Amino acid sequence: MSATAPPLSRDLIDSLNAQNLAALQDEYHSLGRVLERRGCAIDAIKQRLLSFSLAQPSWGTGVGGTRFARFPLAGEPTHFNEKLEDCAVVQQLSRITPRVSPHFPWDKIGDARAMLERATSLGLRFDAVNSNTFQDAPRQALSYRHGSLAHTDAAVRAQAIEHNIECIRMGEALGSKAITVWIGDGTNFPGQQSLSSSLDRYLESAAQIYAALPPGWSMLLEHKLYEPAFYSTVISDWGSSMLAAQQLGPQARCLIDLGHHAPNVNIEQIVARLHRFGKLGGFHFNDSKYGDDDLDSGSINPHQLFLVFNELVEAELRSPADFDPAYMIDQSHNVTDPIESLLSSADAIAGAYARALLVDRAALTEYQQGNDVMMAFQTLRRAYNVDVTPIVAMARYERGGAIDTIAAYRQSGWRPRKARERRATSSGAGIV
Ligand code: RM4
Ligand code: MN
Ligand code: MN
Repeated sequence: MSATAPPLSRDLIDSLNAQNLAALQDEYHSLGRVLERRGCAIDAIKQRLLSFSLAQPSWGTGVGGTRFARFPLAGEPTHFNEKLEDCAVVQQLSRITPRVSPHFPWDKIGDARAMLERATSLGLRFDAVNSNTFQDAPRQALSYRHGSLAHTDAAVRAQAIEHNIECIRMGEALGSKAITVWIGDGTNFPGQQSLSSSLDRYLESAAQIYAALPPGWSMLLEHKLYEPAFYSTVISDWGSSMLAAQQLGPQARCLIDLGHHAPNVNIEQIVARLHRFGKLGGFHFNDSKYGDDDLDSGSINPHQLFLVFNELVEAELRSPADFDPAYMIDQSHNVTDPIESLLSSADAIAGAYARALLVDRAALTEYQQGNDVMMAFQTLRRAYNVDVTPIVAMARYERGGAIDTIAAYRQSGWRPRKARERRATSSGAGIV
């Protein structure tokens, strides 16, 4: 196996960091004094960030689109190996995104060994594998037009189950430990299908995939309210997802994609519920204003992201032994350079975590216990109001990343270089 060779010049990152370090240290120490007065050690928060990591979606490196159009970006990846290269750039600068989540068959480039070697040579590992039965693959025998795991035809269900099992086998070879199953199954018209029978069929199919899980693996069930189905969706919400996960067994858990809920749903409460019943499997981070918008994490509702992490910090304190959610970014970058969006999102997520760690838990519990509503709220607000940029940047710097990731990325000239090297992509409608 070849030696690890990250894509960007180390000297460039080092020289830019040298320019930014004095200011960062000054800001870090100044924030340290503020937090010390509150009885909180900044180094302890930074330490927690040093062991925090996120997965990147291979599909997030390409420019997305809407059902109307896709506007290609010169130099965007055209092949799995190029997607990996871009993930390696994100990882080299952010140092918080060391794993890539592949999507099959999109990322199928032959044998898993070649994929693994390529990733290892770039300093990356693999996270959960994702199956895809929400569209028809080229040369596929039967169509998913009317569903996959919940299809009325047993032969279509068998094909979808087979594909999921093949994903698990690929994942084993790649060193993954989980399969994420999101299906588009559902209906557009009342009466189109039996709401009960379609769930039964899903449960039966899911059980066959579950039976193929290697020991130590998780099956992450991802719910989504609507789209592509607009009247009913088989696994539409956390309730359906949790009932399915409970029926399947201990290796099945629920995955929360932040964009997959009705507007204004209290997602942080869902986090608490799922954890309470041992079914909190993981997250797809993104942000939204209207639906499954897949916007950059923290760009629309950073407060919600903070409240989600507030529940996560509390969940870990309650039961540290069985706390192990999988964190991943799942976004569609339509009008930005995807590398910049991934860098900015990784930063926003780490920042939300840092803020949640700043919450004075003892005081919060006391105020909650005494029904001091205003002070309980102020305890959260106080942590949320802290600008944690210096902690996040210092942790990144200590891990070998860039202090200012987007500036370093722009200075590296990566995209213009790739625009010369990579072939052009088309403007066909992208993934919604
Ligand atoms: C879905 C869902 C899945 C992702 C696909 C591409 O809306 O979020 O996680 O695999 O999009
Ligand atoms: Mn998702
Ligand atoms: Mn989605």
